[in-house]
Amino acid sequence: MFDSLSSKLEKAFKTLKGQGKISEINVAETVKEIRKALIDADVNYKIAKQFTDTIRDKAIGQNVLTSVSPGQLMVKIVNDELTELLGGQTVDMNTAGNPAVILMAGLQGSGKTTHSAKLASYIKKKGKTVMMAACDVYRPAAIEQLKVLGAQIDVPVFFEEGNKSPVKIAENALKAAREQGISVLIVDTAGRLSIDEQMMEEIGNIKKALNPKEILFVVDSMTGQDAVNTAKAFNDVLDFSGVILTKLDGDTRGGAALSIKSIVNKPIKFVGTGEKMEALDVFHPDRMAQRILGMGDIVSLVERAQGVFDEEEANRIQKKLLKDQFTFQDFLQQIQQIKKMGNLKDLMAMIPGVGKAIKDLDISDDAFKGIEAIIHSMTPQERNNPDLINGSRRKRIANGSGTDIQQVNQLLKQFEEMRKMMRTMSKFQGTGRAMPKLPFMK
Ligand SMILES: Nc1nc2c(ncn2[C@@H]2O[C@H](COP(=O)(O)OP(=O)(O)OP(=O)(O)O)[C@@H](O)[C@H]2O)c(=O)[nH]1
Ligand SMILES: [Mg+2]
Repeated sequence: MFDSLSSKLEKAFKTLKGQGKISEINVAETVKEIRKALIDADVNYKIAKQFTDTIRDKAIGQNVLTSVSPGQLMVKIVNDELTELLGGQTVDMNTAGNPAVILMAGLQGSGKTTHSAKLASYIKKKGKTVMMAACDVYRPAAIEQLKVLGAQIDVPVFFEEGNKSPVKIAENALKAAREQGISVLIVDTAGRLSIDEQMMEEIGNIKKALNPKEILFVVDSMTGQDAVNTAKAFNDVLDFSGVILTKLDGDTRGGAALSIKSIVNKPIKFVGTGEKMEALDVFHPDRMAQRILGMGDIVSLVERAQGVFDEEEANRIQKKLLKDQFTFQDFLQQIQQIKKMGNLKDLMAMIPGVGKAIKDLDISDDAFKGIEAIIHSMTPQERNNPDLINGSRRKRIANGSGTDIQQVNQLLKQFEEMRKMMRTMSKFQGTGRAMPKLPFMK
């Protein structure tokens, strides 16, 4: 995410590294680099200029501070200003109402339908009842798409197959949701290739009919500055309450994320980072700024883990580990939960310092494939008692999983080492003695 922007900013700070103090000359140089980085990221020129002017003034104004190095001071100033540029505060979604209505709007293919479902799943996890309404009557498969997603996350979908009026469908959905005591109704609407009057009128009418508390403008972050023009047009008609920035998992430069708040003065509330239902994050300007500056985002990583792992399961696993009863079956379940957290490279990039290091590495989600195949080829008895797995069984497992015997041996060895380590740890638990040297410590 924003890799190129991150590395260009890092380069800009380098100008100041090793400098004893901030001067107008070295600040000017750094600021020029920052401005270039932003423009390369497809940030509007005016916004980039205003941003860097502020940075320059602050840097020179804070010259008196001698306790930190110029490089660190600059990173701090840029971090603060980036946070502001991204919106400053985290803004919550409004789900009050009877039911609360969330209207999704945006261009074709921006991710409205996918994010209707992600949002539904997110709200459902918070313990509220949700319904989705299929108001895209134009694209032939649109209703079916929402129904499939609804089934996947177990959320009801309101639709009227023959009805060609999105406004009527929306009204009927609201009625149905109210009758059924649903707390949140998410209304998925049709997109167009570009802004057109008829479309704007239609979505405007849906707004009038439903009076939604939350209107979310869904925008593909790959579109950069163009996204901002679209946002403006939608905002003029809808006065929307927030933005969902989608496809941040792609090769986005960051322009849309960094420009939107300045142009429409509406907060980004969520970001989409993949096609899976779990790939939705609440947007926190401060954390995003830190991420852009290569400081990682460990808080979001933990939150993602909390969303996927349930506590009971974690306790069960921990007990099993300590009692030396951890099996390949448990291992398989753990892998499956990690995979639910999202794209592996994205996850690793959230760890401070790791993003930069793995930037050019090809880390695919297939990383677990071999391991999973091997475990799948084991019988239930073997999974529960790896000691059973002798030479001939290893051969069978290798054949069955399309791997070779070395890979099977390696996995068994790693698994055994992990168990050994756990045994040692549990022995020392509560004895007050220092931890012994573990096998992987050199
Ligand atoms: N990688 C990635 N793909 C996404 C994301 N959000 C949506 N997509 C994909 O983008 C495509 C379009 O998404 P939709 O949700 O159908 O978009 P839409 O705005 O409803 O499209 P229309 O209804 O045709 O206007 C689908 O293939 C989605 O799987 C995301 O955050 N990351
Ligand atoms: Mg759609």
